[in-house]
Amino acid sequence: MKRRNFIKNATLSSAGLAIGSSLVGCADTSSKEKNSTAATVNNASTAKLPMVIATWHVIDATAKAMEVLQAGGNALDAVEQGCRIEEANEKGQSVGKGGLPDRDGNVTLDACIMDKHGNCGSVVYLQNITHAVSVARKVMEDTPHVMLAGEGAKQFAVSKGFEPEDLLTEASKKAWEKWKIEAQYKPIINIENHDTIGMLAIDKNGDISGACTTSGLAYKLGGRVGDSPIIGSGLFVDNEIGACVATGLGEEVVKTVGSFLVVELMRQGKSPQEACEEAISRIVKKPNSQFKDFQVGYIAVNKKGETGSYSIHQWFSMTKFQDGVNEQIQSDYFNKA
Ligand code: SD4
Repeated sequence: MKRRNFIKNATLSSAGLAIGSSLVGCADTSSKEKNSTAATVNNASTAKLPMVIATWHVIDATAKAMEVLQAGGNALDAVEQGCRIEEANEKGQSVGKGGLPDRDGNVTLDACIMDKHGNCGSVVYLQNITHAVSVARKVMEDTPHVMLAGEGAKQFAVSKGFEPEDLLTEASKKAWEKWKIEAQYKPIINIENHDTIGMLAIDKNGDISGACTTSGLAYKLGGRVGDSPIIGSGLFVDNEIGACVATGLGEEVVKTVGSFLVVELMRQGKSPQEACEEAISRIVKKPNSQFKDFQVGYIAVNKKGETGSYSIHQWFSMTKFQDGVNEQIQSDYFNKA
């Protein structure tokens, strides 16, 4: 499926917004994807290292990460380089350049990165800089801070040599203009959302790092920040245990501190698959959960290189590059009704 079709219906009560009107799933899913069965795809196996997994069908990004790992690079370099592929891909309207804008037409990016030592860096509401993940890494490595936001993040990036540029491509501008007509720019709107690239890698030394990058919900309120740059929500890495990254409606991930939860569940002995399932369960089992109207997906890896992925609705997938095979794997999901 196209990543940006992942969440099509989301109620953001706290923001006073109703976003989207139809459920997940899409017409252009290939028969290969449809024929994948969760039972076959989510069996954990002891991994050969190095390895990398990512949200969605991003084989070019995982290929780049694996290239770095095979050349002896560490997991941190691998996830940064892998995410940069999607950030530079103007056709993907979910991250970096070409990302769909907020309702005012501004492309605003969220990203974070976390290394084997538990160091992390993050940028929120970053504008005019394509490689948000690399700015996040600079925040981690060159400042005493964890997060930089907005204009400060941009100024920091420029001071580090990042070139400001217009991130709103013609295609995304057209999509936004079309949305404005249909939505009539009312507070309650129907929109099509799009999705995050999260990547987790284990290098030859067995060390884990992760990164996450997104332009967030399309046509969001100006200033809105999702889960993706929030350490513990969009991403968490514990080099002793494993790592997790999230995609989907960020508000729901933040409310359950999803990625940290998955890692802690693995610490308690759950497999990555079981941990992802439990974290989704925490969302859907809430009293009055509106889960039928939104999507969340997790991917996770443990120290042994076993992987898991799970989502609320069908058609979430992860890309896994391990032992010479770079493939898209369909995720199991909760809502089979
Ligand atoms: C957000 N989690 O900003 C991101 C968007 C996303 O699938 O992943 N969509 O809430």
